[in-house]
Amino acid sequence: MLSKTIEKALNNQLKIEAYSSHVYLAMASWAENQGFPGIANFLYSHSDEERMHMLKLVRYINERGGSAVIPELEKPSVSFDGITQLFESLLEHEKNVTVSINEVVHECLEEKDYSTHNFMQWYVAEQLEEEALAHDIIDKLKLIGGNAGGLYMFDRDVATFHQNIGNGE
Ligand code: OFO
Repeated sequence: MLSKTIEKALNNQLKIEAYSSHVYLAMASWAENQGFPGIANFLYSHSDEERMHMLKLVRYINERGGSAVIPELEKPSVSFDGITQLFESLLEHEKNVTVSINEVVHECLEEKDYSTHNFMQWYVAEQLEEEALAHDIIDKLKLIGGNAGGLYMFDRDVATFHQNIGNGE
């Protein structure tokens, strides 16, 4: 049975994962309308993955005798100065998610909830991969600069970068 403290922390994380899915959905739609189908697909998949991160929490909270709360979500940003700025904002978002995951892990230790601590390790590993991938993408975009041909190739190849992200198993 989850303690009230851990139930609350997990529900908060559930909301953050749901919001992440929402943020990446908005980014995907923006990229699609800017004429970047590859980047849009990458972001639509990323949005789906975040939904799966949320769902994993819903199931875990309920299985452990808590009540998962399906949250109301704020409207995310819908416009960006360009592709590089979009990925910088994605990285910033992920860094905040990491801080929040670390906070949940910390609370698990305080509450001596080692099962949830163990469950959360999957998220810890996932964040490492996601932040590394976002850094990698930003480095590539900086190399490309505003070069139209480079951006065209980036858009074509970005799908292969996504295979580096954990697939949520
Ligand atoms: Fe990348 O946010 Fe989920 O874990």
